[in-house]
Amino acid sequence: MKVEQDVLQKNDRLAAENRGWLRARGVTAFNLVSSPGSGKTTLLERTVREAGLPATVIEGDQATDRDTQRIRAAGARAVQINTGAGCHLDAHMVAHALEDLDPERDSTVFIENVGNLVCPALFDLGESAKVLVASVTEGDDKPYKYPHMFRAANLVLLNKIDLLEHVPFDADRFAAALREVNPRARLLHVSATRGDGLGAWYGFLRDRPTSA
Ligand SMILES: Nc1nc2c(ncn2[C@@H]2O[C@H](COP(=O)(O)OP(=O)(O)OP(=O)(O)O)[C@@H](O)[C@H]2O)c(=O)[nH]1
Ligand SMILES: [Mg+2]
Repeated sequence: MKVEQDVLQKNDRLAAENRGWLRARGVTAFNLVSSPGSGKTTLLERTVREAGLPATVIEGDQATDRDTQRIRAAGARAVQINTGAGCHLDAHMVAHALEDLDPERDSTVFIENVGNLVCPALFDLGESAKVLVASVTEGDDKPYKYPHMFRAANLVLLNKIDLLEHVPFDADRFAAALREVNPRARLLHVSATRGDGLGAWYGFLRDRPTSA
C-alpha cells in the first residue's frame, strides 16, 4: 500500500541518519525486540551491572516509565519513550531520544523496543544489530509463526532456560525452527535471573558488530 510504503521509506531515511550519528560517535546500538515479558529489562539490568561496558538505555513502552526506573536503579542513564497506542519504536522517536541521552563516545546504547513480535520487525532504528529475546515459556514454534522478526534478528537469546524442566519446550525444535527461518542468526541460551550464558552475551556485546 502506498501510504505504508511512504511511512517505511521515511523511517529508513531517518534510520540511516541515526546510523551516521551513532557511527560518528563510535557508539554501538542494539535494538532488543521480543514479545511482552520475555525478559528484556531483566537482562538489561544485569548487563548494566555486570558487562563492564559504558552503556545507556532507551526504553520503549506504550505507557509508564517503570522500565526506565529499573534501569536507573541498576546504575545506567536511561530515557523513556511512551508510544501510546503505537506498537513499536520508529527512527524519528529514537533520534530525539539519542539527543536527550547524549551517549558518550565509544559507548553502547541499548534500545528496548515495545514488547511485540510483529511491528518492530519493519522499523529500522539505525542499530548495529537486532537482538531477539525469546523465552522458553512462549513455545518452541515461534520462529515459524513470527518469521519476519526472527529473520531480522542478528542474535537470538533464548531466555528463562532455568525454567526448561518445568515447561514443555523442546530446545532442539526451537533451534531447528530458527535455522529454517534464519540460518545466519546466532543462538545463545541464557537465564537473565540465574545468570546462565551471560558471559557469551557479554562477549557478543564486546565484539561490537558494526552492521545490521
Ligand atoms: N525464571 C525466569 N524469569 C525471568 C527471567 N528473565 C526475566 N524473568 C521474569 O519475567 C518477567 C518479565 O521480565 P521483564 O524483564 O520485565 O520482561 P520485558 O521483556 O522487559 O517485558 P516488557 O518490557 O513488558 O515487554 C519478570 O517477572 C522477570 O522476573 C529468567 O531468565 N528466568
Ligand atoms: Mg521491559
